[in-house]
Amino acid sequence: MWNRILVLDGAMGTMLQKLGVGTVSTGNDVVDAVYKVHGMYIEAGADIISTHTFTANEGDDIVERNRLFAGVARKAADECKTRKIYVAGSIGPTSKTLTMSNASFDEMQAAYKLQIATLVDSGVDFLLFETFFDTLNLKAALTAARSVAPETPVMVSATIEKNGRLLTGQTLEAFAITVAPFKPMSIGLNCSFGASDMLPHIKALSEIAPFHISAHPNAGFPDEQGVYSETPESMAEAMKPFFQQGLLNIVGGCCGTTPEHIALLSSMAQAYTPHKIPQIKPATRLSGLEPCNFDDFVYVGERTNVAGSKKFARLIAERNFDEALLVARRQVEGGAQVIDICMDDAMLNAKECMAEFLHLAGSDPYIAKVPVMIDSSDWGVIEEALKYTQGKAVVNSISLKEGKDVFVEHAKYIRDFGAAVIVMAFDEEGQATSYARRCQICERAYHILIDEVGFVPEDIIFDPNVLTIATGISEHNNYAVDFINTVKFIKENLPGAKVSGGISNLSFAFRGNNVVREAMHSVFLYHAVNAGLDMAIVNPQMLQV
Ligand code: THG
Repeated sequence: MWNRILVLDGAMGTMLQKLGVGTVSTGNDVVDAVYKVHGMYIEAGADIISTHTFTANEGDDIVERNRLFAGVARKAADECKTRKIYVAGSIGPTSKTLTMSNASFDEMQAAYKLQIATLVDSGVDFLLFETFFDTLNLKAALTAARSVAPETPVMVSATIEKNGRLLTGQTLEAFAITVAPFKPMSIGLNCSFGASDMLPHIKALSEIAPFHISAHPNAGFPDEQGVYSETPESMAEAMKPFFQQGLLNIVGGCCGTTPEHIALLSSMAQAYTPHKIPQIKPATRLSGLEPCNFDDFVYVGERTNVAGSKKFARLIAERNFDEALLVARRQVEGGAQVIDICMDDAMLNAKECMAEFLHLAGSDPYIAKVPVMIDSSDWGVIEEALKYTQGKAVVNSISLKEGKDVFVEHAKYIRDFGAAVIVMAFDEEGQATSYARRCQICERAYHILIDEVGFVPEDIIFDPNVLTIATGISEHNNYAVDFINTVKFIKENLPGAKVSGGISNLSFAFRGNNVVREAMHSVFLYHAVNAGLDMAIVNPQMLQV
């Protein structure tokens, strides 16, 4: 299938207008016209036709519309006897944006589940998530697909602004990092500002994303009469470099394109070789609006934690979110590449506070550029928080404390959400304090996550417990050295996994004496980083390098 460039169809709306029918009804005239347009695109050379269901994920006739138009496309595809025609169930972003408005993730996900289940039940071959401009909406759709149609291949296509970012401000690289755990069949761009503007972005995507690449741009811009600026010939000319540079596995058209546009693209698709998926070394990657690639040691800001900062706790208790957001912004300014957010406090509704804070932080471009570390020991809070993260987040944390079954269940949920995870060295017997138990628990968790949950090692981050030293209790004397040796063990024996720690725990015995605490943290970090520590939860403003 992938030894040549596949051709996706062009616009449905433009063609329906030409045939004199509206785009929203399900009447017989519309059904006949949609069927006719599918036939025209197949005749023009399309290998994949997309169902007329782009907006069929809102309202109370979701099942009816998806069943009807998936059936129409299936029929048109199956009537072609000369070659195999695939049907892609077209799924749009809806009229809402989860990141920038107060829409509900659960409601959106439920609508997507209904749409996807109906499309798949009605015989589509793939799902085509197109024109997405908010990756949180896309996550609602991708998690829905995972739960109701895990076997159906997914094509993911975003639309970008002139600055090369999604409307929410997310860069394409961050977008690709967020989507990668869902293992789409293809990733690409559609709509946007036409072919020429799309070229550098498709090129960039083709170099960083280990998936097939798709592009189906608009036929330029519509004028006042709604006539698009690109003729079939000029669009074909604008698409030529995509083919010449070997960037494409799937090509088609979006708004304003017609069977004539697709016919020209189809003849070019036959003349050029498809994009070869790049070999990309597995690596730990997180994202907010921007990527976090773990090229260097990663600092995680600790101050947005009600249990770790009296000030932050007070601001949240007073519901002073504006100033609480300043604490987050200051962390990023101070060098935090990820921010740890914790609302665990018996006096707070942690779930609500987490949701509210993440929602506000998610639309503050200065904070939202970095990935979120969701810090809670309450599973309900973690589940809720994941619904507010546009990028690829990391859950802090899970452990074997409540036994293997709960551990596996939680890990699966996190995996299905496309997040990374911190695993604490805890088991049924409690917290690991000795070197031997720290190693043994991490090793056991590693094998469960990889063999039974299907985690990739790069999405596993171990935290072998930074414990408080110099407390006066002699059993505590070796805690720091044991941590450092465990880091070494993990790096040597659990390939791909990363190691993290909460550094400020080390010096709790010296609360109030920041000079001593800073010195302890610096010495500890020096040795831990040499042993292979990859990241740490710290107060970035209080670090002596
Ligand atoms: N591992 C993982 N997650 C963690 C920890 C860990 N999350 C929480 C904690 N440990 C890391 N975060 C902090 C945050 C603050 C402090 C310590 C650890 C701290 N706070 C000052 C104090 O208590 O003295 C606060 C002073 C103030 O109120 O301003 O030291 O280990 N995975």
